Amino acid sequence: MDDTHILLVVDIQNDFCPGGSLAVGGGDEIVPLINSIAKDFSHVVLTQDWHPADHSSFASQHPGAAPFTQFQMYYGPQTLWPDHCVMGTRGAEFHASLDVPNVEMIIRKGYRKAVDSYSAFFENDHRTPTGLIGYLKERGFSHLTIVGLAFDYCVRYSAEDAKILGFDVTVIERATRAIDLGGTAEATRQSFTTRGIHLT
Ligand code: VGL
Ligand code: ZN
Repeated sequence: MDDTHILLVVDIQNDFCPGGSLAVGGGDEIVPLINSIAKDFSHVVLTQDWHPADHSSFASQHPGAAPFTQFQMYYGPQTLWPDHCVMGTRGAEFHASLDVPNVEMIIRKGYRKAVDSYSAFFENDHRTPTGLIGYLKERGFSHLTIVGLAFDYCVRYSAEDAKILGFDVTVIERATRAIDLGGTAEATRQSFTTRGIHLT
């Protein structure tokens, strides 16, 4: 791919793979495919979910609250998760088989205790930027291909923000896996179709 195309590899971390604390079914199966897709790109950005141990998206921080339920945060409803991707832990490390050359930047997200971050562009308040927009625009990238975990959370919100920001966006579905809480995978496919995000 040329210098207008960049690959965004979302959250290929141990905690999202089988054996991890927020394991996505088959999360590790996509790693060889991502490795091979990445060989076609001269430019790659990785994201890394990176939470303090007392992060507000963890059910453990809300007495009586169970993981996978909704909680009202100051910025709106937020799904509560099992503790995962705590900064500096093994669970937050990239999967050992991830073998991607040409990584220019790693965007860490979710490191502010009070706000979660699914999108690689904005935190879940939809206002606090990660800096990725400036990076991509300044470097002249116009086409973004997205792979990784999870299809219906971090991949979804990254793709939607990228499209709103004017990028041409492609998600390679077979190089993703979904958490699928109550139909979120199908809702993601429909949203992509409606918004003109290419799903291959
Ligand atoms: C993710 C839930 C919580 C993701 C991150 O990478 O999709 N999902 N944190
Ligand atoms: Zn997270």
